[in-house]
Amino acid sequence: MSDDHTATAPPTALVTIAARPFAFTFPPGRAALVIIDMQRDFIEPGGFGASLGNDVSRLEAAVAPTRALLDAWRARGWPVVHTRESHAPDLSDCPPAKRTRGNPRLRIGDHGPMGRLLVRGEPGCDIVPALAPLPGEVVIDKPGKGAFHATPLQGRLTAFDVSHLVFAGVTTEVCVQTTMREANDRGYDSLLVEEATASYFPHFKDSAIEMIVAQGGIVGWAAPLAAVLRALPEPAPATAPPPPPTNVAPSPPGR
Ligand code: C5J
Repeated sequence: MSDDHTATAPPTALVTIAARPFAFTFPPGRAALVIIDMQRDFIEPGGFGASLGNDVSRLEAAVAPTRALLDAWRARGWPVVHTRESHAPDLSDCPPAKRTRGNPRLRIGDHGPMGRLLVRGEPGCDIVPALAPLPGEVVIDKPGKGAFHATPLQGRLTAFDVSHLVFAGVTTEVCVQTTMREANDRGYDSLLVEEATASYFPHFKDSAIEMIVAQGGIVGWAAPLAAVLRALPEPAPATAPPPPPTNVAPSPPGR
């Protein structure tokens, strides 16, 4: 056995995901999973998405693949960020242009079956139960479509020391793509997981993915869920709890 305690640890292999337009690589633990706006208000009937006239059932398909990613990140202890598109109850962070645009059935802040639309603390603003954040996971409330705008996201990512972002969430062409573009301008390499994102307009999802990967990955990368899961290293085995103390009967005195 060597007594040389100065030997350096072997370099950790990069995670390499078969992606478009080419392989997406990152050092293990240095990619945060960013889950965009998987809220009841977008995914369930009676929320904000439905108030705009959308068929919300289209978004449900992204929930199970996102859960598979979430389980994979949690099992490895890698950073997870959830976002919610949401506003203060007095709507002071909701620009009038955002609230008054168009002719929806209900507007942001109006009362619907799941409470006030896109207002923090209301049931509809919650993340769907299958993807509910665990204590310790970062939750970013964002008043805009991009998750960096008017939020502490940049600081939280810096604290995690991540260089890469893996994206899931809804909707592909609105909040997901906007946030990937913001991340790109801030120097992050970003990958979108294809089954873990959805749009009310399937052709917009397809187009958004094409826009992201075009021109040599002008915004980032895209990959199927299976390619991501296949590329991840085995999670570290859970450390065994210490054995319970054994009750040894004391020896009788004098022996
Ligand atoms: C939209 C979002 N579509 N999370 N928000 O208004 O994409």
